[in-house]
Amino acid sequence: MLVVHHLNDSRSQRILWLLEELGVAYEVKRYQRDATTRLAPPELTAVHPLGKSPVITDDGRTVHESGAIIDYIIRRHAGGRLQPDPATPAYDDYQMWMHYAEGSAMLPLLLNMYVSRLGEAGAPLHPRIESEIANHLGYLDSHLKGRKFLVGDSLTGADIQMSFIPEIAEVYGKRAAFKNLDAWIRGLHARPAWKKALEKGGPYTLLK
Ligand SMILES: N[C@@H](CCC(=O)N[C@@H](CS)C(=O)NCC(=O)O)C(=O)O
Repeated sequence: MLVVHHLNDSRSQRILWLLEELGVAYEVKRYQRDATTRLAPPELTAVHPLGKSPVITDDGRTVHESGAIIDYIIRRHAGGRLQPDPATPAYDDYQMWMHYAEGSAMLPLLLNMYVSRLGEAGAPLHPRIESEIANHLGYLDSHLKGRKFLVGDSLTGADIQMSFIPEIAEVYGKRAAFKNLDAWIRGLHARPAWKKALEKGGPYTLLK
């Protein structure tokens, strides 16, 4: 049985959502962030030395890194669903979004989170961080104009992988200005599988 090692309020919410979309049987093993540090508990290092979530175990394998996990689950368990045909240009776009999420779009949002903790000492860095957040959210927003999904006209793993970006942006009050982005994530959050994943994963306080 596929096991999702799920940390509360984390990127592993999207793995639960993917599995619910696919209707694949799985087990959730829950881990709680430390109330003060917000770090994962040390037990996660028994699953993988990085001690991060998401991480899954399946068929004797351990897979970490959310994009790789989504790709693994779709290749092995989706029977061709939730990704474009690899022979088409749409698949190239799909791969681009899959890598872009953690490779580029998350970086200024993470910098914002860490640099904000420096208080005044971080002030010189904020203009650049803000402009990069606006750059990435703006790019995404213009791509989503007139679209319900990132690639083609149905849900793919790319929507699932990218969904964490507007969720984190909203935590810092940076989503509302990007109307297409806001409409896209609200449409995704309205899906029955997304709601079911919330029940499986427990409270997700990143949700606004
Ligand atoms: N790029 C990785 C990031 C993994 C990651 O940093 N996960 C966070 C939760 S969203 C985590 O485990 N944080 C707890 C910690 O670092 O102790 C992925 O997409 O899977």
